[in-house]
Amino acid sequence: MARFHLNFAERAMALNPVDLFDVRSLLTEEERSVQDTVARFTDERVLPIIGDAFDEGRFPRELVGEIAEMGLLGSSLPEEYGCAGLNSVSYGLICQELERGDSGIRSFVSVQSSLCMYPIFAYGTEEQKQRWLPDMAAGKVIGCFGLTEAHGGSDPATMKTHARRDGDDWVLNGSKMWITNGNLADIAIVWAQTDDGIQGFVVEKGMAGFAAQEVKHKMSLRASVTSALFFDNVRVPEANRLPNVKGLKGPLGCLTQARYGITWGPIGAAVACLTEVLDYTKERILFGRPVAATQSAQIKMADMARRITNAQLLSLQLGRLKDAGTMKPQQVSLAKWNNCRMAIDIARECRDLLGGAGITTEHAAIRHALNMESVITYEGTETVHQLVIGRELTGINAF
Ligand code: TGC
Ligand code: FAD
Repeated sequence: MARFHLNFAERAMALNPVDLFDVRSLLTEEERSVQDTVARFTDERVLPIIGDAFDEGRFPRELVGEIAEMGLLGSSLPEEYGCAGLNSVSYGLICQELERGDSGIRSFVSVQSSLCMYPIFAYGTEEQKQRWLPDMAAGKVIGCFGLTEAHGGSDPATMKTHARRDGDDWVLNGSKMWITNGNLADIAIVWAQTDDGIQGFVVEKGMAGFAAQEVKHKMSLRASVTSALFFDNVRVPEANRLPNVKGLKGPLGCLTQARYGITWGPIGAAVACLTEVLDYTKERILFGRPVAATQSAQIKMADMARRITNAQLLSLQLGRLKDAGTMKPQQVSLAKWNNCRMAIDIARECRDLLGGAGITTEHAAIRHALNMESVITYEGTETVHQLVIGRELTGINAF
């Protein structure tokens, strides 16, 4: 007779199926505590509502207060600005556990933390930091980040949005596309061409000539707000210009922070999918045995576990390099490419193992698969990151 299950003694030696190399043992006590706190939040507050929110195309804004209370907004920034002062590995674990719930929730935190609070912290004056960071950490002020334009997001150096100095103000004209949090945001970090190169401005909701329009009909990141931003002679005071950076390295420096977090997030999405199919395939009986007892299903799931393990070790080492101050943007590119590819492939394969049941949001796989279509595209497409690595290897710029 077929032997479907190992006996008890053999199971006692079993590994954690979504942490085969006990990567968690490489974390400090504080990092584990951060992971546990966010994991509990995802289990108790995100998972019960996220399928419906995705169906409805609704960002669950009611979670923002709790996210802020846990210290997840700008978590790596110093306590003097109301932030948690955590290390980069902890930030990564926050992204991983949130994306185990949904990429939309992780996106909200990435944008607020890495793309809005970080540039104010890194490129702003002390006055600007005091003015915005504590309220952003508390979730009272929500930010968005406007870099991409409709004519070609991969090549932001060609942006058309521009700002012209006029007395004590700057006059901003142009538009941005695909902006996460756009319609939610109280402030937008907007990158514009000036006579002195690309510069960043904090544009406030309500400034005359500034408008946001939500993108509808999305099949991906449905539990996240995505918008177009329009600037029609918006007068932005000099006090809202971020003075400490000029040139494309300003926005690209923010992307390095956000992409770092994004290397961790897809691990969470893949873990959610694998966990789900491990349970499902043990229960699903076909041809007289559980699907999990077939060689092809086992090979698929073993391969998922292999790829998740690789990604976990890659992101953890990246985080250790970041905390040591030696992380290079090219290393972030390789990990963003690898981990997004890993998660989108796993989510699609899990959807397949669920059969017809896999096409509804009753199960998580299709939601994660659809979300990953955005995650593999934003913050630099897979091709962009491959070309960054190609350039690193060959010394030849193929963009
Ligand atoms: P290049 O002209 O050579 O460099 C310009 C300057 O920037 C520096 N630099 C970086 N600095 C920090 N981090 C990086 N990753 C950097 N990459 C370059 C560089 O050293 C140089 O500095 P300097 O002092 O010499 O002036 O530019 P490049 O050839 O390296 O860039 C080309 C390319 C294609 C890699 C770049 O344009 C790119 O990354 N394109 C993709 C654009 C992108 O990712 N957009 C994302 C928009 S935001 C978003 O998607 C948010 S989604 C968030 C969510 O919901 O979670
Ligand atoms: P394009 O740049 O037009 O690329 C089209 C195709 O060409 C891609 O397959 C690309 O890989 C390929 N390609 C590009 N260059 C080359 C090359 N040299 N050789 C070969 N192929 C190439 N942007 C923001 O600024 N802020 C945000 O908050 C934000 N949030 C987003 C949220 C969502 C849900 C999405 C989908 C996007 C978001 N973006 C945001 C925009 C995102 O960063 C861009 O979509 C992304 O950078 C790609 O730009 P694009 O869409 O214009 O595609």
